[in-house]
Amino acid sequence: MKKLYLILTLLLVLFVFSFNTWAALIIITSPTDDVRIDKNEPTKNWNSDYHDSELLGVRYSDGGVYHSRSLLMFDLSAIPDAAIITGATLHIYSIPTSSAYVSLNRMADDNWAEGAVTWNSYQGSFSSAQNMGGHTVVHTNSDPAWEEFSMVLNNWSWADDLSDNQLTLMLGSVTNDGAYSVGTTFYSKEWDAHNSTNFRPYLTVEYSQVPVPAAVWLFASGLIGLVGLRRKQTKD
Ligand SMILES: [Ca+2]
Ligand SMILES: [Ca+2]
Repeated sequence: MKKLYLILTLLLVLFVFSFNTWAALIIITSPTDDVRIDKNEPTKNWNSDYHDSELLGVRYSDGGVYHSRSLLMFDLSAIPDAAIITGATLHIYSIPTSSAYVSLNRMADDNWAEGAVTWNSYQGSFSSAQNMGGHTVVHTNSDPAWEEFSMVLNNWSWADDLSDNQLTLMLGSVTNDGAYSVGTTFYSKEWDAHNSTNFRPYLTVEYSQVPVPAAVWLFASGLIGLVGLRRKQTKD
């Protein structure tokens, strides 16, 4: 019987190790949609103009509330629906700006497209923003660089996004978190398309996969088989 327990323990260890090896890192290379929206021009779609579409950004007014914000949509279909997200970072290239704290929000509403959305058409969804943390952008005119926004995972309803395969992020706070008239600018995916340089925003996601029923059944049937074999050996 001792041998059986040993084998069972070994199998369990192997199972746990195989579970750990399912952890994966994925790079989602580009948003499917990205666009700025601006309260000062609430009916303008900023993706429709060739040059306006190249830049994303945030800008404060009215005592620290961002009146210019940016939406980014990522396709998460490469990540299994049952995955557990263990890390996620938005990488976005910052260009000449003053230093500013920029909030990152996860939005429940994916029902927008870069070629049509405006401040007015999306403002009804601002109240559903989940704050995912933020980052102080410090780079100056002479020092453009990649900025990394590490997401606060507790605030991410990722099961919803893995099921609908669309993650909408919004740069820019829906509350007051900065100084008056400060802002910053980022390259959009159109900058990359127009200028042939690799500055397009991207997302990195680390995840592990929960055991799928098939694997559990395989494991269970293996155990049953072993017990059967053990009994047979005992009889023999
Ligand atoms: Ca765009
Ligand atoms: Ca979603």
